Amino acid sequence: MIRRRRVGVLLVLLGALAALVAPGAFAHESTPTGVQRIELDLGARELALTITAPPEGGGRLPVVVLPRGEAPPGEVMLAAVRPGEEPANPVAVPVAPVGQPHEVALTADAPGAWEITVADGTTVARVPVTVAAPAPTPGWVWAVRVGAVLGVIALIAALAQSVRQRPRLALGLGAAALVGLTVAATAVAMAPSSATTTPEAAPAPAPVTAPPAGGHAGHGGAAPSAPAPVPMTSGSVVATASTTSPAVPGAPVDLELDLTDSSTGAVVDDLAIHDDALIHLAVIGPDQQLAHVHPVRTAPGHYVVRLTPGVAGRYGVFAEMERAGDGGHQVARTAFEVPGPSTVSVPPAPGPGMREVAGMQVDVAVPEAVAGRPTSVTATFGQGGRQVTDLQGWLGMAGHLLVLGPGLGGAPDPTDPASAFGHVHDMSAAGPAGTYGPRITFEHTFPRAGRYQLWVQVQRDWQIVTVSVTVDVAPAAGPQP
Ligand SMILES: [Cu+2]
Repeated sequence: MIRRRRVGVLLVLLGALAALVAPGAFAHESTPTGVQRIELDLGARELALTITAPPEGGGRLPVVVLPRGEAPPGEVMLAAVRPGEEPANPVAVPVAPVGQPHEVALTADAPGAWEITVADGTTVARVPVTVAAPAPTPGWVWAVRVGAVLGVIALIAALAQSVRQRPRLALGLGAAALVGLTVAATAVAMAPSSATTTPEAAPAPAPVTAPPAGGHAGHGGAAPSAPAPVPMTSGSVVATASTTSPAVPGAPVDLELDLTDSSTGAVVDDLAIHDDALIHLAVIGPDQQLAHVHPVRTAPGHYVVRLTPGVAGRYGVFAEMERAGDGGHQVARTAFEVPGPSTVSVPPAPGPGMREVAGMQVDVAVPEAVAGRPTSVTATFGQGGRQVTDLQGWLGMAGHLLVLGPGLGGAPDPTDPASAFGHVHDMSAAGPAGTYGPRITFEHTFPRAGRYQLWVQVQRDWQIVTVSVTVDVAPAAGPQP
């Protein structure tokens, strides 16, 4: 009878011990795998890379290259190198036809900073990747293990029949068991609660970890409604845009972006991938044409993207990015010039209603656009009397809405800092086939009354379809300043 009770007590204690030790063991063994997508507009090509982070300590670095847009045939060369190094033994990857993914396995065989280079013969894009160092077993894990083992041994010994007959020894062993188990329990209690997600244990394919979940809806928001020529808040990024050669209307030209920190003047090279890109760049011309592109990083703080400006004049540039750490989402505004006589006098894009875009009939509805109030913008896509339901997600979203507000002159002006800029997403879930449509909906609050230029963007057949809309926003009811 007594023996059975003793065994029962022993089992309960062992169970409690197992429960104590288990979390520590699992915490150390968990090694989440990071998979990250990044869009690259490299020369004339649009590529989507899917990068799987190598294991802790380094190893195989698989990369899937998916050509989009109107990719010219040919190949790009991929390699994994230390920062700034020239790619040695690059792997050739075909980049046609569009929609056809190709996987290559690169190797990053040691911890630390790496770059995936993607070269098209003219430009070498460098995507930063960090290989995590193997996480050392934390001291508290050792405390749990040693304390628990000693405690169990002492406990079993204390309960043994032969020892029971020597009360002093039993008492001593019992005390040792108590000490061992207390050490283990204390170590577990004092262990970092985030043990399963310590930065060292989570290899990140990019310089920083994944973007914060749920931070997509309506980012960008509105620019300050008061004119602010140069936003100089601490830690903000200053972008400078220039073309590698004088831009000519109708001809492709490379736009270069240099990023510096407004407070230190230092080169900014800590951008995190957010919404599948390091920088989401909106370039808006005097003809109100939008290019939403993803420049490639070619050197620290230096980015390049190819554009074909349609007309001469001054172009507004909006660079959306997130800095690592608590830098947050920010939009740096700049501009560049396409020399030549400015002969543009474009009529504004049509207002809400039906229009034909890329072979589709698009019905845009913006009911009751009032300043300061959430407004829904809906685009419904059809073709030949049928609903279009094969829209592809782009940058992880069903659709994008870019918004440019009125400048001081009353019309949307991409080079006027008074023009609010916004970038909104349709976050709806995909249909059963993984596609979207026919309805793409956004919620946006127009900061003030006036004329806005909107661009709704979706992807179909690997091509981006842009629907331009002019919206007049009414003043809010009540006295206006
Ligand atoms: Cu983008």
